[in-house]
Amino acid sequence: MDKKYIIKEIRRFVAQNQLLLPREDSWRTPLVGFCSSHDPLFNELKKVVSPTHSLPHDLLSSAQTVIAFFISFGKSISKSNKEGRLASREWAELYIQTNNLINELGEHMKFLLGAAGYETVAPPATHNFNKEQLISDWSHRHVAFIAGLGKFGLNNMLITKSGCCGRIGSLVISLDIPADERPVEESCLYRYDSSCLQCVGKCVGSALFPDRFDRNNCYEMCKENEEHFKALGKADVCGKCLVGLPCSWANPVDAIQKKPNIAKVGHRKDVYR
Ligand code: B12
Ligand code: SF4
Ligand code: SF4
Repeated sequence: MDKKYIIKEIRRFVAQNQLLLPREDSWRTPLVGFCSSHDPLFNELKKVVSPTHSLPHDLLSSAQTVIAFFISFGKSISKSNKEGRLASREWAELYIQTNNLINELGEHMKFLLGAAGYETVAPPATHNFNKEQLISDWSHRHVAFIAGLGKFGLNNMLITKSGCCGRIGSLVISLDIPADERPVEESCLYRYDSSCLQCVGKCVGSALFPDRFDRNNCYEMCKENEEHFKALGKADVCGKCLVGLPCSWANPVDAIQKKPNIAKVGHRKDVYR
């Protein structure tokens, strides 16, 4: 079992589950990234996220590798969420479906790797956070950053090659797989050249500003949608600051640079901040 096999299997699982949904374009091809569970950046998460943030070895003592994957949403789903104060029904439904998909994919990979003699821990897609602090002890997007899937946007999202409209999952496994390289260049236009700021203008919950993010206000907005869509299940969503933007479906900095932006891990001292 190697990197190629794992990427293929994750993509196959998502494509197969896509067939079970009424909409043909719910999910695009997932991106998959790998990093060593011994990567020193994991220790930094105790400072950047929270002192109680887990290390891969806290989740799995035999950990060797962490896999992160980004399941991007189809364009019609993102478009459906552009208008209005409340989230679209499509956005709310796909949130629930994607959380289920991430959890099922975790179980599937656990089974496959287990059959080959390896251990896997698959943290849930979400709702593994402290309801007071609104912080999780396993932040998928920071893990995905370490695994080279993208860089953070002003809207807080991890902006990948396929943009930021989508959801992230991660797995800790005992199989040793070579790490991927991390991008060096920013992927948010504001962080690249102080332009854009479009996500700030989209916020419907008085939560996102050029210089700060009010996670409590954001959660209030998500809970308003949860109440509105309660017949669907738990849909504490919003996502207005993700849609109709230059970073929704692609890395906009890549698009303007039109040149490869990959360098060796550790090439820049400030790669983490
Ligand atoms: C708690 C939580 C929330 C809370 C608080 C969110 C927040 N930003 O604080 C609430 C309920 C409000 C929320 C809202 C949303 N969430 Co939420 N949420 C989570 C959860 C469970 C944990 C996040 C966490 O603990 N973060 C820790 C805090 C401290 O960090 P942070 O919020 O990520 O913010 C950091 C970055 O901005 C970072 N940063 C900024 N610039 C840079 C630069 C560098 C170099 C680095 C290292 C860091 C960095 O610094 C901040 C502090 O570290 C994760 C699932 C998980 N377990 O990972 C999903 C998750 C983050 N949410 C997600 C989404 C999509 C949303 C919503 C759009 C709702 C929706 N689905 O419609 C909104 C977006 C709000 C926003 N603009 O940030 C996705 C993000 C996908 C992506 N592309 O990044 C996640 C990863 C769920 C998933 N499985 O995909 N969420
Ligand atoms: S909308 Fe613009 S400023 Fe906001 S995250 Fe995307 S690229 Fe950055
Ligand atoms: S998810 Fe909604 S409330 Fe939260 S920052 Fe984005 S637009 Fe604002």
